[in-house]
Amino acid sequence: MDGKVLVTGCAGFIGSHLVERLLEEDHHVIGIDNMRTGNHSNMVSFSSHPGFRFIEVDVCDPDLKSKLSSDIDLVFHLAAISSVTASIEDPILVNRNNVTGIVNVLDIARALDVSRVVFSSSAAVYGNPEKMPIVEETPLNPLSPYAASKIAGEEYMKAFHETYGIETTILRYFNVYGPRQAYSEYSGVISIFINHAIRGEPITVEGDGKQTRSFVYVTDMAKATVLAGKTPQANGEVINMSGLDLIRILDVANKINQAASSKGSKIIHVDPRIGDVRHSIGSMEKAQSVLGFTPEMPFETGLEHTINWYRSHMQ
Ligand code: UD2
Repeated sequence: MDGKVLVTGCAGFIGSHLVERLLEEDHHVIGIDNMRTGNHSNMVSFSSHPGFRFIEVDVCDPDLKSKLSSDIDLVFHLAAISSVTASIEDPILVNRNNVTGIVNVLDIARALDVSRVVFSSSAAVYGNPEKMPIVEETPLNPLSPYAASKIAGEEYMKAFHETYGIETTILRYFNVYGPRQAYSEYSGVISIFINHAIRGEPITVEGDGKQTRSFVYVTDMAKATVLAGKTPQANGEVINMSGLDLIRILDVANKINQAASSKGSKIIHVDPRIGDVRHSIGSMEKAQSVLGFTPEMPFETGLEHTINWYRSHMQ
């Protein structure tokens, strides 16, 4: 990587950790974000770093190319609306951000002669397969407009790889957690549970709580994403980014209640989420063989870091 690195969605949860990692490795980074869900506070640790330049702009902006410098060597495309619920409420908006956005970014990559684009896709593309752990060859099955938008993005990556010879790598993120994950009704279960536990509010488990997920800590994810940009054998590949263990949501609620709540929150059950995936864990064999990557952060330690972070950042 000789030229600069572009990170779209640099003020977001995963994007900001990725920028930190790239700067630690002495890369020059241009970060763009439309600040719709991104936050300036996520960029505090690097916003004045000499190797970093921030441009507030939307990935769909028709003038995006002229706002970037021409010596970009590598693109990490993370900017997206990353919520299944938001996509069900407003599929047109999600299509614009997630599909028009990636076509615009790929077209700029082509025009600027970028050598590789790494796209952050999602395990949502698999739908609800029966066989666990999910391997990358599993047929895709979009169960939400969000999943459809990520599949469309993946198809555009393949089309630009075939048509223009751009190197491409697709990462399918499973359930990511850690500091800076936004807290709202649209955010991940760990962020919601921790915020409720710290406030002493009830922790709401949707359904029986026996559904499972494999959680992966955000700095592990940033490390793997950088490797995807640098590893020659990752060109043209689709690679899962999952945690290594399946954990029941009810167990997550209990762990967080013990670790984060001073008085102990009530754990209450509400109706299951419509279309909820029952179990979700990705095979990490390909990540290991292609990238030499295995997640390192133990879940309990990652939870502790995350709880401490929310404690010190809550108003
Ligand atoms: C995550 C991603 C989604 C997509 C998908 C891929 C988030 C927010 N969503 O969806 O973008 O990549 O993975 O598979 O990261 N739950 C509760 N109580 C709550 C909130 C959630 O019980 O207050 C349950 C929920 O019903 C589900 C589980 O926790 O069974 C995980 O929910 P999630 O929204 O964190 O993540 P998921 O896997 O639906």
